Amino acid sequence: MRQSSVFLLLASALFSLPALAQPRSSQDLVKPSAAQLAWHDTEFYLFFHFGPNTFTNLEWGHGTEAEDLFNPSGLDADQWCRVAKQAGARGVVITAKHHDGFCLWPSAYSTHTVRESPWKNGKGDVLRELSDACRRHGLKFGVYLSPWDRNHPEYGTPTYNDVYANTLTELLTGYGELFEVWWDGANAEGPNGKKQAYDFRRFEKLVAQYQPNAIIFSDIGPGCRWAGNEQGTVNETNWCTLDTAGFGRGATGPPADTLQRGNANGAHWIPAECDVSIRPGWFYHPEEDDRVKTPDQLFDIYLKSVGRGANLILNVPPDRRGRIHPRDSAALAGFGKKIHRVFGRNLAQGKKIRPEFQGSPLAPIRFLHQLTDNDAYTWSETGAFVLDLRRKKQFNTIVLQEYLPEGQRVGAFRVDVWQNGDWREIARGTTIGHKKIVRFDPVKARKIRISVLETRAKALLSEVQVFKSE
Ligand code: FUL
Repeated sequence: MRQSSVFLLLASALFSLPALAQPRSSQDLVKPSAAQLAWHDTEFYLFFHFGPNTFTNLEWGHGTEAEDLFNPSGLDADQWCRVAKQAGARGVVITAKHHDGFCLWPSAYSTHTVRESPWKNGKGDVLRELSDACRRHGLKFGVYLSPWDRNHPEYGTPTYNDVYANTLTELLTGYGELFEVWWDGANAEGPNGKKQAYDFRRFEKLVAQYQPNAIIFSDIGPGCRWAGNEQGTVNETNWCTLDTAGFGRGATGPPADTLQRGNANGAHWIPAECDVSIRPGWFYHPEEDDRVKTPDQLFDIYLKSVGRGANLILNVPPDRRGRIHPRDSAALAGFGKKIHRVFGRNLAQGKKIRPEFQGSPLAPIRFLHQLTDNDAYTWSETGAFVLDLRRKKQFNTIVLQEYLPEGQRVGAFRVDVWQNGDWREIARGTTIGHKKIVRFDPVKARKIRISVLETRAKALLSEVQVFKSE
């Protein structure tokens, strides 16, 4: 054995990383499905709340609204998609049916739909227009279909499960590929004073049958989970795994704090999705035109959702014309520009990395360059490593990504920079997951050291990126 190998072995024994609680073997780790991995990459998408509430100025319609009310004067789904693209969104989800029961498509299982409205003489279909526009603009398409229905006469009886299954099937089979199906947790008695016992197992099977790549959102997934608030943020510590035993949807869901963090050793891969509206309400209200979130507020939300390993679904409600209001589109364009400015030039791309002798140093020597290849599908085993920017540069943002096909592993890390002959700690974090955006006061340095401090199995990272301050 060569002397250097003996040294490496010794070093790895001395500095081996503390592992988090069980499980230790990577075989035991819960891993995402291929569809969930694609969902993680979708990262940020828009939510459209649109329907009778847009015209009545309500948030929760009663289900008794006349169909005549629904009559957008200039619906333009291409404009919605242009706004989404400008903001950097990769998909959209629309309220096909909200709690008032009105269907934005001419469902065969309801008489409370666009078909009964004056819009396009009852020949319109909002889902058709939007799904077609999404394909033209390269956006993924998803649907919200409220289980709670304040209109349907069968609500509260077993027959309503047939109605829901049939309307869901119309959506799953009629509008091309869906990337997400959204089940909100709100629920109450129906028009007949009865509460519904939902057959969610049946609905899940339909999604699996017709749209195997669609991710189901709810308090307990199974595809992804609510993040436990409607502010669009998740906890700094965010595990993609969750224990669902004993929990249901809505009022019987896991506690908000658990949804915010996940469970470190949870039994199922159910990552967090953060929902928030660009305005105070989910639906369009003219009196909220001057309460649209600013690009900086949206950026802060992005850092606390996508930057903490979650996905972000940002609601932008179309107005009574059926268009995105200029205030909202201006804010989104500003947000998109900001993302571009901050993440436009990765100072780490193609730069050299060397391992620090912590953890297992042998594998990283071969593959560490894959952390700076700008490709999140290549990866390296990592303990601690030093990134050399070649020259002193000023920066205030570091992005780390974990290689998720092998599960989520890292529970803590630290960032140091080499200054005046010594390492200086500039940031510390907990979980990484799909993406961690680390922000700190601007520093000027040539060498950056990232150290994994806690991990459930060998740490596997796929990217490390560095960005200069604005
Ligand atoms: C909730 C609903 O009650 C709200 O109206 C909104 O749709 C929000 C996204 O989900 O459960």
